Amino acid sequence: MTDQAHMRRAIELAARGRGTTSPNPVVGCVVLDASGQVVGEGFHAYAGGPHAEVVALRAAGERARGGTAYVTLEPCDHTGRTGPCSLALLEAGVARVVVAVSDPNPAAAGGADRLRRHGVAVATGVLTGEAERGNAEWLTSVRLGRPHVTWKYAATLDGRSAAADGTSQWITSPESRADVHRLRGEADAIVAGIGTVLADDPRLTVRRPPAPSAGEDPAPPAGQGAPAARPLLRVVVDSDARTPPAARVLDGRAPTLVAVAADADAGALAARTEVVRLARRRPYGLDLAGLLAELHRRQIVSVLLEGGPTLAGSFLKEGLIDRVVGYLAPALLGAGPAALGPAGVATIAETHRLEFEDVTPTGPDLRLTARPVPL
Ligand code: AOF
Ligand code: ZN
Repeated sequence: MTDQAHMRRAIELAARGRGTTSPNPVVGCVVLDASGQVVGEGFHAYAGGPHAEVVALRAAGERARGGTAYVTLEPCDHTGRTGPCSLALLEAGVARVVVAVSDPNPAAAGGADRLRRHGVAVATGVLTGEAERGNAEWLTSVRLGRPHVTWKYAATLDGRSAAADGTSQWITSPESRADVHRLRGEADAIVAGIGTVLADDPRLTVRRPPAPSAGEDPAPPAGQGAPAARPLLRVVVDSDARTPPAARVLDGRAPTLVAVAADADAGALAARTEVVRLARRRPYGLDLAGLLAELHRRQIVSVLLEGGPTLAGSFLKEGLIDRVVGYLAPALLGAGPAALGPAGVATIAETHRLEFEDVTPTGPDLRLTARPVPL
């Protein structure tokens, strides 16, 4: 098998950590012996747990000597919550290390250099694009200093999220709605605007999927070191502090943060939940980059933006949307509000251009995933 085939397997393994490694990256590793046989596989399962390389090396044991390790992220060179993977690879006697993405985290980077200095052959740049997409949330967080933002919407084939009278329930299928719970389960925070809270009174909670389990699953059984999944943080963008005290987002089932304007009268709200104050901005009303900075300080790596159209348009206008997931139902309305509100586009030359990354049926609907075209 080729370097690329082994790296593709390492990327698959990494993906098993999706939703449980935050605020750490997802990482996968495949170890071959000197003859090219796969002798160890591993992935990073939860923050603070063993790194992917260590899991794979443990499985390989002595057979790693003279062999090759494929890692989706450059091996770390630091002692954080665990020891440096660069040293673990050296001690195991691995002769060659193949890396997909260099580590942008200055505290941990340097593994590739250390391995080279000790005579290990290091190849980089193998399936870099694929591995970057698999780790987009964490890479965005480290490189940009703000969470990765996925805007999710559901609409009819003609792009409407409600009928003319405002009714909007069940535009998409049960399969699509279940898939939204999976998306929520992968996020650290859900953000919604006050319009959505007033119109739909959503809970914004998630039933988290069970932790991954596979033959070589490094996640210990519950109670043996793996921390419980972090609760999803619910965030309401509510400039004028209009969230009703009886709103379901304030039901106490998960932490809720309400972002209000610096001058808003939020005394009653602050007695019920945590409130952050942000500068007023046009057109949406609040400093959204400031909101993301606040979430970054709280180690929120990925945000799911759900409703409504006005808030989503403002995020897009500010260049703060990294991924769009649209659920399109085979239905037509012909009238009613659009899925997306004004996003700073007046003329066709200003169109926000995206590229499709994936199209998958969810029951009778289609789930379309797209990302902004890199500048
Ligand atoms: C992981 N899992 O498999 C690899 C990581 O918090 P620590 O001490 O576990 O260190 C986290 C850093 O280690 C992380 O930001 C990344 O730079 C590097 N590699 N991290 O969580 C892994 N290989
Ligand atoms: Zn490491």
